[in-house]
Amino acid sequence: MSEKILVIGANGQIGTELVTALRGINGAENVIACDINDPAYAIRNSGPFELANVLDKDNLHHIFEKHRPTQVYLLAAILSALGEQKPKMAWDLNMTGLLNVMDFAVEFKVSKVFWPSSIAVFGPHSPQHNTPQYCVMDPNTVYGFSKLAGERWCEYYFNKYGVDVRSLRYPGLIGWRANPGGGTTDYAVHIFHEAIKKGQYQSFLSAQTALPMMYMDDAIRATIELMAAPAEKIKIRSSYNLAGISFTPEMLANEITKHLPGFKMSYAESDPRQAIADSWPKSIDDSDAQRDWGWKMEYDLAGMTEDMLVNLKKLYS
Ligand code: AKB
Repeated sequence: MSEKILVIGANGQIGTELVTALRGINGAENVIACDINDPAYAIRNSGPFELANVLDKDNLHHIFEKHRPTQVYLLAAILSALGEQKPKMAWDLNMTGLLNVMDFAVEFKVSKVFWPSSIAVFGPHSPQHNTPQYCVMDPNTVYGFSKLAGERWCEYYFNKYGVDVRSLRYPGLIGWRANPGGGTTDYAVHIFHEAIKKGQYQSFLSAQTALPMMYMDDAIRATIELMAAPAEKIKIRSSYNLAGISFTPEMLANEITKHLPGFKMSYAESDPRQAIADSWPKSIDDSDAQRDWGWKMEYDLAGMTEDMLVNLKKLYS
């Protein structure tokens, strides 16, 4: 039987790339993109699309009834920086959206659900280097504690209702096909666009702020590999650590300068996102993902930088 895949939050940074990848694997007609906003041209013209707000339970129910998805990817969320400006809205979307989808996963016997978590589940008292899968977790952003609570709900629905839910704690994601919105790690995407367009960039994070990041190609492959793994290999039903590449704004600027020698980087005096970044890990231990379902990252800082610049130069030329 072929899969019917519903991707909710399809217009976002991850959704744009995931829908394209899933349509390539499963056939465009079997991947239904769904978002609260009208889709970008590429998504609308390559397969089915439904307009829906994940908080509108009646309409969402109608979409589940109409398409009877075998797999659901729930990507709709408010990220860390925007979440601090709209805390109640972030909690509502990130939590109620998840519970709505989980309830329909049970009702419609969806065979697999993917839900993204984040390195934001860690907090100032978590170990900062090589942060393990299990440790003290005291996130202090609404986004972070909504993701931590969501992880507990995922494990709960697996244990109580048998929902085959799978999740990754994504690091900051860097890709050229779609822009991020409202995150603390967004600088690592904006820098590439500004480097090409203007030859300079002002980072809102300080030069030495190390954070775990990942190239989008690796993140999409991790997601697809996790979802394809046999259920018995998935030992963690909350969310898997995913390490990526750890680097600072200064390290990224130096790497970009190797390709664009005149590139100038400066740093903002102060920015509310700095405190969020300072509360997150500098590097992550993802040995559980490696052991359980064979995860292996491909892109390092040099490989990611080169690929970003090659593709963005084409886009802007
Ligand atoms: C953010 O910066 O909020 C996100 C994340 C790390 O989850 N990119």
